[in-house]
Amino acid sequence: MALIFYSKDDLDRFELWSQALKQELPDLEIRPWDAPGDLDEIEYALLWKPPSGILKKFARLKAIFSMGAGVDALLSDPELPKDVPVCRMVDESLTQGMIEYSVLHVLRHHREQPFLDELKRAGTWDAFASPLASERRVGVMGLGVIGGAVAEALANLGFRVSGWSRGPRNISGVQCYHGPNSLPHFLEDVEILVCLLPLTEETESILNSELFSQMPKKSCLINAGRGGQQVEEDILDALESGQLAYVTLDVFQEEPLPPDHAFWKHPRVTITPHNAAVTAAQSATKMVAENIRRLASGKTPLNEVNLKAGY
Ligand code: NDP
Ligand code: OXD
Repeated sequence: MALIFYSKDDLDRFELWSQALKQELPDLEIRPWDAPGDLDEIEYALLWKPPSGILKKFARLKAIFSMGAGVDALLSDPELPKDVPVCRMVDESLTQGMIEYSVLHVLRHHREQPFLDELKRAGTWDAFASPLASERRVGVMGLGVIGGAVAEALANLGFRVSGWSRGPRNISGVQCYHGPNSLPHFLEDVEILVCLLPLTEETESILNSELFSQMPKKSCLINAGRGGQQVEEDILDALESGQLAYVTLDVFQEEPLPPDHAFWKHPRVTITPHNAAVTAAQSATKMVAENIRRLASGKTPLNEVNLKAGY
């Protein structure tokens, strides 16, 4: 029983993941990408952002495990082995990390901290009263494992929270909308929009001028979903026109963000380097191990991706 590991991300160290997996499954052989051994012995693949075509050489794969919650890079592979279950990552490190990131940046926009920073740079003392959370509408796009937990955390802080998903959801304290027809109603009073959607055919370029124009003027955007969801020219235009007041982005169409990109120097754009949440090997390997055990005993794995829906 062998598992092949692939990640070019410095944050995903092979030693860390293999040690953690070994604790769970001592009999599992964990092989790094550059030393796969006999390819027919590889039954499992654990990957992050693999280039297209790299999995087709493993003829006996039983499951493909994503190290991240988002599987867009994996599913964009036209040669992804067929009839092999793909499982996305669901782990407390990702959920808690995304709650912390979203709460931090929602509060920052809610309390107009970027504007206060501008005042400080200008040496200006200008006291103003901020509304309370109960007077602020926050909208969360995507109400899955992460978006649902974020919406709940924001509601617990007292915000007026709405959420939008593909199918119906019911979350305490959150006004839930679903489907494309309800998008305008969801957006109409959202002052701070948090995007936590997966990247699929339906969500690609969804954060565009038309969507921004359905929100109140001077609203704020936080995107920690995927860069492919945002039309970056439209974000710059909306900042210029005042439709958007401030923007916080963790994800970009091209990553790392190119050095000459206008976002770097824009005074009303906060950039984080796609580290809103990082999968922790120690906890995340528990789900991978559980799935290997389940597959070995003929059960369906947890958190299997719906290949048709793309997430
Ligand atoms: P889930 O699959 O649990 O949830 C996805 C949510 O998006 C669901 O509520 C789903 O609706 C909704 N959704 C999907 N397609 C549409 C659509 N067309 N219209 C409306 N709603 C839609 O995913 P997670 O919550 O675990 O993760 C979400 C994403 O967050 C990941 O795919 C990844 O891109 C991103 N992420 C980013 C990180 C970072 O560091 N920046 C870290 C971790 C994740 P429904 O409930 O009806 O299925
Ligand atoms: C993820 C991510 O999808 O870190 O998990 O982006």
